[in-house]
Amino acid sequence: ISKERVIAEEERAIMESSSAARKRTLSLTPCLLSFLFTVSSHCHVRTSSDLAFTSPWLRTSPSSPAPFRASTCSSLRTERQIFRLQMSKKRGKKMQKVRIDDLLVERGLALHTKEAMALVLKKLVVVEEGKIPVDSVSTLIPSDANVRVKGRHVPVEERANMEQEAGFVLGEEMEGLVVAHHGSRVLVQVEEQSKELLTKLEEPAAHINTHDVRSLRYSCALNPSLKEIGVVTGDRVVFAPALGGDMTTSERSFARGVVSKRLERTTVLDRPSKSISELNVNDLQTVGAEKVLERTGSRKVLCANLDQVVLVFASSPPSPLLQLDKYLVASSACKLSQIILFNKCDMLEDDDANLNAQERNQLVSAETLKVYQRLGYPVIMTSTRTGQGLEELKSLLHNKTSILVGQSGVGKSSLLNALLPQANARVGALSEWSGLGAHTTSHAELHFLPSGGNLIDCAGFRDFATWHLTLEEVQQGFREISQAALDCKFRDCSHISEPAEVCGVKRALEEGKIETSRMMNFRYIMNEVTA
Ligand SMILES: Nc1nc2c(ncn2[C@@H]2O[C@H](COP(=O)(O)OP(=O)(O)OP(=O)(O)O)[C@@H](O)[C@H]2O)c(=O)[nH]1
Ligand SMILES: [Mg+2]
Ligand SMILES: [Zn+2]
Repeated sequence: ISKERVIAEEERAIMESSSAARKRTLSLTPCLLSFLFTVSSHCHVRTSSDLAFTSPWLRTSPSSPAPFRASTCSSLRTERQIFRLQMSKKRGKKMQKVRIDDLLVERGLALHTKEAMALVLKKLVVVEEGKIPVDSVSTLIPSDANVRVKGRHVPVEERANMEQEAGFVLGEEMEGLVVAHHGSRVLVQVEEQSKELLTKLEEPAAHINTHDVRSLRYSCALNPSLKEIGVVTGDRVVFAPALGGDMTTSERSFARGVVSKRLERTTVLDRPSKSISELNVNDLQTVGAEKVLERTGSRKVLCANLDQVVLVFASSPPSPLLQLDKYLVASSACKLSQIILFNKCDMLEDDDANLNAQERNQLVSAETLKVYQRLGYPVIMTSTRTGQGLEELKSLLHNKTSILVGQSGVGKSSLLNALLPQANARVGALSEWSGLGAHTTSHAELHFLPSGGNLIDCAGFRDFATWHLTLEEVQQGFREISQAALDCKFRDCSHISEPAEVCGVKRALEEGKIETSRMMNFRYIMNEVTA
């Protein structure tokens, strides 16, 4: 379809550009008229075969496989245009100014002069970020000026490729947020488009259901160039929705589109693509080398552009404090701030009858979390059953992008539903036999909160890998230990073999400034890193 469209477009442009050239010559001074008329009557359009001229963009582009496309732009250039371009080049450095319409075609920002003219008239062309005003198609601008078209981020040729691959015609490009990713497809939502619905969601009487919320999403394929670099939940992207937005057929209720570009990420939550057991442990040196490799590359990105992580725990299923400390270390290495949340407060006094005091001290509980509160972490107690702590949670999430992490069954999806009932996330009961969660949620999904802010609910995982981090990163993750380490005599102090006289950490431990459980977990994680 798109090939035919391009060819039809091409034919129309050829007709129009030659008639436009004639019209323009007629308005010129009579003394030039006879000479120019001769030129314009010869001003036929060259075919691609007799053209030696190709735009620099086409020459350098590695991704223009189909020959008909490579010829599209050049065959549309009239002799008049080529003459003008050559003249402006000949005039040398002093007078390197070109017409804006020619430049748009030359750079592949418009398919032909007619399109360039339309872009200029619609005031979509920005030169030098607005420093040079573009009033008409004949505006002269420096040939090396920075030119962009509003709402268009991909050269026309690449767009044609995208259309052909997708099998439908694309509309104007826009910016959106990836709210979920499933293999090679992503769901994209546009915040501005969802604003109206979001304000309605805050009205208690509004009858808005899950379908209304989800119908604002576009199911998008990825431009081939993005398959390599990957797109994950939380990524800001540029995408083009299908023109006409027909929401029927195979994609169920979703409109379709193609993601053309991933915008820069501010932060990523990632982990090594291999677990420590997958490294070759027989050879210590290999392990060391592989660790360096993991540190510098081969990480799996879970989510992008987060501000903070909400670490979710509950009395059932219980979590060891080591898990909390690992979450803290891993998230601080990703430069994210943390909120500690203890859920299911309605069942606080229920179980733990068969645990002794020491075992209880190694589990995350309302009691043990006081240590973390003293260290300055925000700690909140919630219950999705009684509504306790939900307002406080809402205010901590306000206008931030946050992710709920925690092992399966602690109530992450229940918390999301409590804040946004229309999310209608699936919730699963704990296994009666093991007391563990049922791994109900399987994908990371981002939701716009009506009170402001984005919240990602994801699959539960018990362990956050920390073995690939550096010693500094681990120490940074323990705020009171890195504070005390400032008093160590040696910069590379291990805080193990050194005596208390030279080790600030040991002194702080003796003085009770560092909890024993924290020190134990610090040593455990350090061991894993140095092993
Ligand atoms: N008593 C009590 N139960 C809760 C609370 N919040 C959630 N639950 C229950 O805990 C169980 C697990 O809840 P989910 O929301 O599915 O847990 P999850 O963390 O999303 O689990 P995964 O998706 O498997 O990672 C369900 O049976 C919920 O009803 C709470 O505040 N109090
Ligand atoms: Mg869940
Ligand atoms: Zn020390």
